Amino acid sequence: MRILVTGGAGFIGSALVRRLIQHTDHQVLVFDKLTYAGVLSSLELAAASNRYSFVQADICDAEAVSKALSDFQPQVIAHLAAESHVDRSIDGPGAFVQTNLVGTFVMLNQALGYWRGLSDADKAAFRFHHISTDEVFGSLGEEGFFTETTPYDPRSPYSASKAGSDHLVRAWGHTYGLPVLVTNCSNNYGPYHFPEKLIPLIIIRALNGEPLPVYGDGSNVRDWLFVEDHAAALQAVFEKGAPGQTYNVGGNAERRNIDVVRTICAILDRHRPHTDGRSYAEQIAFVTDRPGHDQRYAIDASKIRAELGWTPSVTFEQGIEATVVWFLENEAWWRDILDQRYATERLGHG
Ligand code: NAD
Ligand code: TDX
Repeated sequence: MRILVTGGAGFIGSALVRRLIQHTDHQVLVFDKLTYAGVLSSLELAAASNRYSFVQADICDAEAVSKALSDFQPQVIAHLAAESHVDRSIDGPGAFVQTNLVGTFVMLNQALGYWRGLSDADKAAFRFHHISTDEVFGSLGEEGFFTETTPYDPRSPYSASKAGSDHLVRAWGHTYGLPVLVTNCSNNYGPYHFPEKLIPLIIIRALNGEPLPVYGDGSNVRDWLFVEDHAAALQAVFEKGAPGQTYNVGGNAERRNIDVVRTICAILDRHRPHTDGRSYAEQIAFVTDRPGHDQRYAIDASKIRAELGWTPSVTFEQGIEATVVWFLENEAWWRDILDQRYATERLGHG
């Protein structure tokens, strides 16, 4: 198949592209603006293949999207391009409305025009797969899980823009018959994670001997999904999912933030012990909470397991160990980002 991946130079997009190039015969076109979050070195393992190509362009640019579609003739659009960081959405929501809402509208409109020109068989086989987040469902208390039918209740500029984009995608499916798929997943982590997010930020700041900022009292809970398991889920959905359907994807690995940070510290204590015997946990610093901080997310992933046979392949303990080791072994990848793009300073004060 020919698969156009928007946001393919990002954290999850690049994991999907590496998987498709390394483990399938599919052809892949990455369509990416290369914002601060687009990192071409994350695609080195795929870029050598003659089944891989790349276009640098903005999803808000209708002409560029239209040209990519008519040149590449995709059977699948995997739409991951987005502004993705909650803290940045607090400081500057405009880019989130532009890329996540307007950009998704442009993608849908161009995809519809392209789809209408296909043969009946190609029309039936085509999929527009929109990758979204569990944050659209709001915040949970101590109990319960998000299912595919949980009402939307987004609470940050980021999650509101993603919720709006999900509604646009479903409207294009319902009104125009475009074969759409939506996935809503929990917090991803793993190799090539951009250093603004909690897990890479903690690993990197720990190694740099800096304070490890935990927002509020560290009791907020996230449900962690290893990014390579997520890439496998995305492939299962666009290959086998029924058009019009939504699938929740989660790692079945709820952890309090403070426990995640302590786990990372313990792994570093084993792999890169401080020479004076101190634990990395001594660097933990509780800081002012994120404005509007959602308390808990947790995904019920039983639908994708029952209907498509997907389950996570690693536990959180296995995935976090592999992730810390990856950051230890790939310092050049994140040092470049620290030098040129983002040096792990606090974002999202409101
Ligand atoms: P990321 O920030 O790492 O990457 C985003 C990519 O999109 C970058 O390569 C960037 O250059 C590109 N991009 C941004 N604006 C663009 C534009 N206007 N035109 C073209 N390209 C543009 O994001 P990620 O963490 O890989 O997330 C991918 C998708 O998954 C997003 O839609 C996000 O909302 C969703 N998601 C992420 C998580 C997570 O834990 N990271 C969880 C749930 C859902
Ligand atoms: O320095 C920090 N200290 C801290 O305590 C940072 C950066 C975060 N946190 C907390 C806030 C959250 O409770 O850690 C948790 C995780 O924070 P992020 O890594 O910023 O992720 P989150 O806000 O949960 O959103 C992520 O998961 C859902 C992704 O960034 C989104 O794109 C995705 O939709």
